[in-house]
Amino acid sequence: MAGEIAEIDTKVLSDQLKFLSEFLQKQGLSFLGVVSPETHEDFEKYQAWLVTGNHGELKYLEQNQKCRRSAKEALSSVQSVIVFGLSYAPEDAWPAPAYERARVAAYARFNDYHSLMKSSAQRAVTEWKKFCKATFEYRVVVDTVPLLERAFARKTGVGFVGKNTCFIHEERGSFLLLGEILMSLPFSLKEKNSNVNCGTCTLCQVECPTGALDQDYQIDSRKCLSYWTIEQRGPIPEEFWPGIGKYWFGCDICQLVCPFNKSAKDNELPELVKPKTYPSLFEVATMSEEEYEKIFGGTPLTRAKRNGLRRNALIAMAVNRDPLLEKAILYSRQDADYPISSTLDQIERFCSLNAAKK
Ligand code: B12
Ligand code: SF4
Ligand code: SF4
Repeated sequence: MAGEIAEIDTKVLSDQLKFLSEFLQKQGLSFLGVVSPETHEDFEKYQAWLVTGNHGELKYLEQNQKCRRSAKEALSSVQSVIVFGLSYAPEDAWPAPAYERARVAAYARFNDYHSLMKSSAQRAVTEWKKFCKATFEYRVVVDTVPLLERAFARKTGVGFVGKNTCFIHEERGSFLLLGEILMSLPFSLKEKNSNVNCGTCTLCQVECPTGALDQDYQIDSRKCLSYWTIEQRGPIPEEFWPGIGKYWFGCDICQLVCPFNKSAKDNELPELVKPKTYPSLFEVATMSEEEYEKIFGGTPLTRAKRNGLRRNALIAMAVNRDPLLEKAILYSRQDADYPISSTLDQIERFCSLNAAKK
C-alpha cells in the first residue's frame, strides 16, 4: 500500500484536499488545515503544565504521553493530520441578565458532539474516498484518542491559543469543537503561526469567577468550574459555589467575554446541531435513574453521571435561593448516595451561614 501512496502526484493531492474540505463542509464541519503528526513545543508546554499539578485529579492526562507527542501512536502510517471543527456559538451574553437561572455550557446543549462529529467526518471521508479512488489508511478522532487537539489546531495557523487556553479561530472565535482525521496520504503540510493574538487583553482572566486563568495561557483545572461540575465525582468545595449558581454544568464565561467571539455570534449553527431544552433545577435534583436516562441519555451531560448532575443542581438551587430547595432536599435525603449526602450537609451549613449574614 505504501507504494500506491507514493505514486500519487503532489499537485493531485492538493486538488484532492480541496474536495475533501468541501465534503467536510457538506457535513456541517469546517476544514481548518493539514499539519504534521508531531506536537513538538506544544508537547513541552503540556509536560511543564503537568509538573505544576494543574491537571488536578485528571489522571488520564498523565497517561499516554507518547500519543500526545505524536499521532503516530494512534495510526502508525499517519503522514498528515487534517484538522476540522464544529461551530456552535451560542446567543448568550455575559454578564447574564439578573432573572436568568443557572446555565448549561453551550457545547452541552445538543447531543454528544463526539459521535456527531465523528460520524459526520466519517461520512465525508467515505464519500471522498469514492471520488478520489486513492488507497489510504485513516482514523477519525474527536477527543477519543489522547491527542493534544489544540496543538494541531494552533499549527494550522488559522487561529491561536488564547490566555483562556482555548483555540481561537481568527474569524470564527473559540466556540469551535475540534476533531482530526489522521491520514496516511502525504498531503503537503501548511503549518504556520497565526499573526493574531490576545495582545494586552485580559478579559477572560478578570472575569473568570474562580481565578483559574491567573497564569497567562495556563489553566489551573483545580479551580475551573468545568472541572468541578463535569469531571469531579465528589463533593464540590464551597468556595466554587457562587460560580455554580451561574453555570450548573460546564462554564463558558472565559469565552463569552472574549472579543474574538463577538462576531462569532452571527455564526449559523450547522443543521446537525439541534439545541435541546433541559428541565428545571428542581427536576434535575430529584430525577430518578429512569428520568435521567430519558432526559440526558446521548447528551454530554452524562459525563457527570446522575449523581453529579443532582449534586450540581442542588448547589445551584442553594446559591440562587430557589423556593423549591427545601422540597428538593427532602426528596434527595431518600436517595442520598455519594456525593449527595455530603452535598446536603454542605447545603445545611451554607444556608445557615447565609441566614446568619442577613
Ligand atoms: C482535559 C480537558 C479539559 C480540562 C482541562 C482544560 C485544559 N485547558 O487543559 C477541563 C475539564 C478544565 C476542560 C474544560 C473545558 N473544555 Co476541555 N478538554 C480537555 C481535553 C480532553 C484535554 C486537554 C489537554 O490535553 N490539556 C492539557 C493542556 C496543557 O493542553 P491544551 O489545553 O491542549 O494546550 C496545548 C496547546 O494549546 C499548547 N499551547 C497553549 N498555549 C500555547 C502557546 C504557545 C505559544 C504555544 C506554542 C503552544 C501553546 O500547549 C498545550 C500543550 O500542548 C481536550 C480534548 C483533547 N484531547 O485535547 C478538551 C478540550 C480542550 N475542551 C474543550 C472544551 C470545549 C472545554 C470547555 C469550553 C467546556 C465547557 N464549556 O465547560 C472548558 C474550557 C475551559 C478552558 N478555559 O480551557 C475543547 C476546546 C475547543 C477549543 N476551541 O479550544 C477541547 C479541545 C475538546 C474538543 N475536542 O473540542 N477541558
Ligand atoms: S471555564 Fe469558567 S471557571 Fe473555567 S477557566 Fe473559564 S471562566 Fe474560569
Ligand atoms: S478574552 Fe482577551 S485575553 Fe482572553 S482569550 Fe480572549 S482575547 Fe485573549
